[in-house]
Amino acid sequence: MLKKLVRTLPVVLLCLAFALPVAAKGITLRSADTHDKNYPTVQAVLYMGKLLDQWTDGRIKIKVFSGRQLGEEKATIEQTIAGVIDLDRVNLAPLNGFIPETAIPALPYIFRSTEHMHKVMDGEIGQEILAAMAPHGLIGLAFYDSGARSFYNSKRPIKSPADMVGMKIRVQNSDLFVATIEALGAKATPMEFGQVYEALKTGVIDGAENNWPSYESTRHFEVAKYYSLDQHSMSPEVLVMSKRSWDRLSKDDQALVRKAAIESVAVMRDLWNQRVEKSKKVVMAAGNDVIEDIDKQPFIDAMGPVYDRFANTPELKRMVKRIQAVQ
Ligand code: GTR
Repeated sequence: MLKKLVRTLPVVLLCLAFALPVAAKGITLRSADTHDKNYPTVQAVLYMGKLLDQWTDGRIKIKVFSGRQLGEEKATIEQTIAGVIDLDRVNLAPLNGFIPETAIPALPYIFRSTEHMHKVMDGEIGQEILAAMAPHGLIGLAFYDSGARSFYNSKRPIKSPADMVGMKIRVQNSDLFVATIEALGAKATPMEFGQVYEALKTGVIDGAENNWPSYESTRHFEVAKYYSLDQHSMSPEVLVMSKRSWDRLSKDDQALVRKAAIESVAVMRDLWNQRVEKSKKVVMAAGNDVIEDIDKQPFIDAMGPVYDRFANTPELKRMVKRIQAVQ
C-alpha cells in the first residue's frame, strides 16, 4: 500500500500542479474600443463583463480599453485576429475589405429605417454575416446600433450631391466608403478616427461623415458646423472576438460569452437612443447648421456603381435582394 502510494505520488503531485492553476485561474478578456468610456458601445461591453463576472462568480471578466488605448480600429482588428486582443468593438466598415459579406449592410441606403435594420441584423441574414467572419480569424458575437451616418463639413450646407463636388471628405478604412464618396463627386480621404478632429481644424479635409453621437463625442461639431442629414449609411457596429482566444475557451464558456454579448444588445440600444438625444441637444446648443430638408433621391440614384462593385457575386446580390425584401 505504502509502496503504491510512493510510486503514484509524483504523478498525483504533477497532476495537481497543472490542474490547480487551471481550475483556479480566472480569465480576463481584453476588449478594445475607439470610443471613450461613456459611449454606448463601451458601456454595453462593460455590462457584458458584469454579466460574465456574475454568472461565473468572478472567473470570467472583461477589461475594456476605451478611447483607442489599444490603437485605432485597423490596428486593433489585426491584433484581434492575431489573438493579442480578445474582444474588439468596431464598425463593419473596416472589415469590408477582407470579409465581403460585411459590405452588404454597409451599402448606402440599404436600410429603409432603424426597424428594418434591426429586423435584418437580428435575423438570419445577421447570423450569416457574423458566421462569415470565422474563416478570417474573428468570431462575430453581436451587432450594436450606429444610427445613420450623415455628412458634416466646414464649408457649406450640403443639400444635394452637387454641393459635394470637389470636397475632401474623410472616410473610414473601407473601399466601399471611398466609392460612395466618389460616386457623389467628392474626394475621399481614408483616415483613422483619432486624426479627424485635427484634420478638420487645419483644413486638411473639408468634412467627414458620422452619426449624431460620434459627431458630438469627438467634438467634430466644433470644427465642422454644417451637418446635413442625408443618412447615407446605417453600417452597424459589431462586437467580435479573436478566434484564437475563442478556441482557448471551453464550449460552456463560449456559450456564456455569446449569451452575455447577445444580452448586452438591448442595453446598448437603450443607451444609444438616450445618447442620440443628448448629442442633438449639445450640437443644437452650439448653434450648428443642421440641414434636415434633404431630398435623398439624388443621393440614392448615384449609388448604382457602388452596389455593382460590392455586391459582386450571385450570393451577395441575393443578400441585397433578401434585405430589401424584409418587411
Ligand atoms: C463611429 C464608429 C466607430 C468608427 C468611427 C469612424 O461611428 O462607432 O467604430 O467606425 O465611427 O468613423 O471611424
